Amino acid sequence: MKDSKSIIKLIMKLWVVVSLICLPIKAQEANYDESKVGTYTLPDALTTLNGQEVINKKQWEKVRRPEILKLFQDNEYGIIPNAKIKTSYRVLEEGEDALDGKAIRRQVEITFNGNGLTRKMLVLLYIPKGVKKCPVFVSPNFQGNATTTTDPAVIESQFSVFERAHQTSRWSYDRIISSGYAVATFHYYDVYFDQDDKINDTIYPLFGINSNSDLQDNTGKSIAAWAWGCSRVLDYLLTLKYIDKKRAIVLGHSRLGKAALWCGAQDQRFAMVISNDSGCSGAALSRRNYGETVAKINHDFPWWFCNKYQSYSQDVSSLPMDQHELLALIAPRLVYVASAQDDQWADPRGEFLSLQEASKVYALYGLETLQGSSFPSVNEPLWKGNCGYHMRTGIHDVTDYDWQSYIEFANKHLIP
Ligand code: GTR
Repeated sequence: MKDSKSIIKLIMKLWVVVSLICLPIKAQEANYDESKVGTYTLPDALTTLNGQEVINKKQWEKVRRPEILKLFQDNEYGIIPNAKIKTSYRVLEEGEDALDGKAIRRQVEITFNGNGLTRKMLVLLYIPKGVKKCPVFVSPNFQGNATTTTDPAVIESQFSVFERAHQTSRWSYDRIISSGYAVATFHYYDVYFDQDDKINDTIYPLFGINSNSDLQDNTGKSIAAWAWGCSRVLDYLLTLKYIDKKRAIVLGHSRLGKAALWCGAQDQRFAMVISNDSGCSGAALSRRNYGETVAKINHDFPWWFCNKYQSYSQDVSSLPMDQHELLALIAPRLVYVASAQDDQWADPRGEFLSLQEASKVYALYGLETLQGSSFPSVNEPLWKGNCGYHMRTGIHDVTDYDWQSYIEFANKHLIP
């Protein structure tokens, strides 16, 4: 039994290593020449489907926002069926002296029951000590809760195949806690294995979806599931007296950045949404032929988006929406898009242009926009109104620089 578990762990590790080796190979095939990006016309976030111009926030909220939300549901991320499931919470462990005595640690198992089945999610939560009500980051992790910290009391996530403390560099817990923020994380595999043909092991069977053949054109897959997971963590957090309901932040990196954006677009309980290097089908404009494209992402990751998205692979101009409208769905809440200079695969300029275009919607709320701003220099964050952007030096990653910028931006807006 133990042997078979180690073999499974080895196969999964090999799979991760092979995907990482393949990334630069794929990246070489992409266009990185700005002169070959092509010309494109973006759908106007402020024109309704029947051609009416949106000139105030009432029209935006009543007509255009729901239209755009539905376009993303039906054509890209898909929906999660609306079936009732039962949720319960169990505190597995609590420590009063975590992170050098600065934080309380709480580990909570969330159990979902539906369709005669059970799924479990393990949440690791750190709360700054002595703070009455604090803002909170909700951010899924790639390798398992115990890989995010050297804290020996952290329980290993059920599907983690990595050693403890393997990815601590991405988690600036000390900075987060010292700044007065709580942070909650969970292993994304708890919700959906990041592999094809794994639907049966995900949350979808709770809703009666057991295999690819049960999928409608607009049924969500992994990105929708990871987004769903972030909202379920927030459900729990909002039951705690020391978490401030009005100051929850969802943050994701890369594919989880796409999920964080989709989560924040739908779940308006999040006051701030952060995309860290989310790239194609995240913050970056799909119509720009630069770095990863819709065709490539659909080919390489058919389990991320709904089936309908495949139909746009050969002609992105036929997409009825583009990614700036995903960012616009976050308005008037805080949105932060971060890129990395050596992560051209994610198209930093396309991420910035997308945010700039989205910021037009913020003007309906009397907020400053990014119109007229030029693409900022590296390591020079550009913050206007409720929109933040930076491109830092370095590779596709989450670094302390990123956390520091998010916290400073959040402090400016969320801390009285
Ligand atoms: C890449 C993928 C990107 C990005 C990245 C990641 O292979 O092409 O869209 O999401 O993975 O999640 O690290």
